[in-house]
Formats: sequence, structure tokens, C-alpha cells
Amino acid sequence: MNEKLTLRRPDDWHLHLRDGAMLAAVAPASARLGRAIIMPNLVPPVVTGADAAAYRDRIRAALPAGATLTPLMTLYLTEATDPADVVAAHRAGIIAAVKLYPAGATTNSASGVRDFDRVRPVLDAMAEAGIPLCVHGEVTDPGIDIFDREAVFIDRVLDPVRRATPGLRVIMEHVTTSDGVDYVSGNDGIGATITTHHLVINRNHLLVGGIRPHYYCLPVAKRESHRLALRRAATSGDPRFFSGTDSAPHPDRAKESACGCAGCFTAPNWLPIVAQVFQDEGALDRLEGFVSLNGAAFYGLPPAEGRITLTRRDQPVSAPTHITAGDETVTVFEPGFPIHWHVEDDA
Ligand code: OTD
Ligand code: ZN
Ligand code: ZN
Repeated sequence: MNEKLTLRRPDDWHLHLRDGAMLAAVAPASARLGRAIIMPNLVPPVVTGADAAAYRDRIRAALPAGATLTPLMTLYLTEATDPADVVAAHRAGIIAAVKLYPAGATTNSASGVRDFDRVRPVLDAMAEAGIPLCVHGEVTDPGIDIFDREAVFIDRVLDPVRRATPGLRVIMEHVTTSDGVDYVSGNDGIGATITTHHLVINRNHLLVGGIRPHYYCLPVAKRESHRLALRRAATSGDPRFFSGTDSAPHPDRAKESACGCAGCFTAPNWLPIVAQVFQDEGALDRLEGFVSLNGAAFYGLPPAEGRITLTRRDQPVSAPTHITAGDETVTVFEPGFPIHWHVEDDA
């Protein structure tokens, strides 16, 4: 028998849509969502309200007819960010949040913050205006092991920043450790996105039996106990945890290389995968909270308009393994288990 689930239209609280030919290629995969927080790590990054408005217009132009997606734009915080520009862009409805990348933490983050004291005036203005801060929570100190960078970030940066600017609403993006889960669960005014891939893979999937470049992302997948903590948090019903795919497409050429770049392209199949995870955890009744309700509530928005229906088919659903972007191919994230859930046309 086919199982059916009807949910409020899901949102994606962390999405990389890129620009140019890649934007045109990947935008359709997210077009039927409600809202998505659009990451600003273009080259060069989206740093001013004017940059964000122009990028939003390019995204709108790339969306197919019938798209329901509202892109929620973000600014890339630099040590030169002008607090007045941030507040004005928010007041004008151009941006929904600001993104903090420690310099060098992930793909295209060279312009990120080195000295957190230098952005204090921006953070204070954001707290005052109610603008949330999205945080890539990893230190970049070369002396810190890559698997420890999230836990160290909490102590060295996240907690001090939150104490210095009380009232600042913070989203710990793509949380990957039980340390991150514990920090978010134990504090108010902080939420966390959890990606699809971190619910599915641990570092063995990445490294055992050959290195799998399409499972390489930042923050890097951790050991199994952390993956299980993420699954518990996602399925717990705690509204501080919500889905952000961190879908981050790269040309296969750039990933399958001697120095492969970081990012998993999950936008085409994230929802069927997350539905399978929730089914396996006996938590399908909490799926709607995670994908459609909790994030909106954290951002102070109503749930998206409309609904989607997910159907579980007895036979696995076959889906494209690649898409084409200009002259490049991009591999779609493969979860390592058959996908039975299918997103039906919505109403
Ligand atoms: N992680 N890749 C990218 C961003 C994310 O940290 C992230 O948000 C990217 O390619 O933009 C990745 O692995
Ligand atoms: Zn990040
Ligand atoms: Zn990201």
C-alpha cells in the first residue's frame, strides 16, 4: 500500500544557488519550495544591500514558470560591513539575515571575519533591529584538527559573541556534532539548521574503501555518534532544529580532483531522503515541523502557503544522478539507500 503524507510547503533555511549557468541549472530543483535562505558566498561575495537586490533579481529570472520559491537574501559579513547598510537593507525587505563566515572556513570564504571584535557594531545593530545572524561554526586555526573545529568554535567564538551581544538571534548553520546539538538545546535565542547529508553519512562513508569526493563537504562529516545525535535532534520535535539543505553544487571536474572542493548537491532529492530518515526513526509525524514549520517560526514568519504530498512507493523511485550546467555535469547526492518517497504535485 502506498503511504501518503501531506505537509505545509517546505522551506530550505540554507541553500547555495550560485550564479550564471550554475544558477540556471540548479534553480529548478528548489523552485517549488516556500522560502529559501540564499547563501551569499559568490565570487565576489554579496556584501551590500545593492548586491543582494541584484542577486535576488537574477534568481527570480532563473526560476521556471510556476515557481513558488521566495528567495530570502543574506549579506556576507566582512570587517568592512556598514551597520547602516545592513539595517537599511533589512528594513527595505531586501535581506532576511546576515551570514558570518570565519575567514577561510569554507568554499569562497576568504573575505570572512578574522577579528570578531571588528564586527561588533554590526552585530549590535542587528540585535537592535531583530536581524538574525547565520553562522558557519568552525574555527580556521590551522592548529585545530578539522574534526574538532565546530566544538572549538562554540567555546572560542559562538558563546563569546552571543554573550557580547545579548538579544542577537543566531542560527548555527549545518550543525554536525553532539557538542553543537547540546549547545543549541541548552540555550535560548539560538536555532540550528541540519543538512540532509549529515543525517545520512558519517566520516566512514567519506573515507572507508576509497575517498568519495561527492560526500566531502564542510563542516566535514563526523563520527557515527555525532550523526546519531543529529538524527535525534532533527526528529525530537524541538523547534530550535530545522532543515537547511546546504545544497552546494560544484562541477564534477572540481570535486573529482587532486584537491576536490567541498559541497554536496542535495537540492533535487533532499525531501525524499529526509522523509526516509524520519520514517526510519519512527518520527514521520515530526517531519512537517522539521521541514516546514520550525524554521519559519524561528525567523518570525508564518508557514509557507500551499501544501505538498509525499507518497511512499513500494518500488524504489529512480531519479537523475546528474544534472548539466553549461558544459559541466554536477552529481546529485546519493544517500546509499534506495529512495521510496516521491514528491507529488502540490496544491
Ligand atoms: N559547505 N560547501 C559550500 C558551502 C558549505 O559551509 C557551507 O555552508 C559551498 O560550496 O559553497 C560546503 O561544503
Ligand atoms: Zn557553512
Ligand atoms: Zn552552506
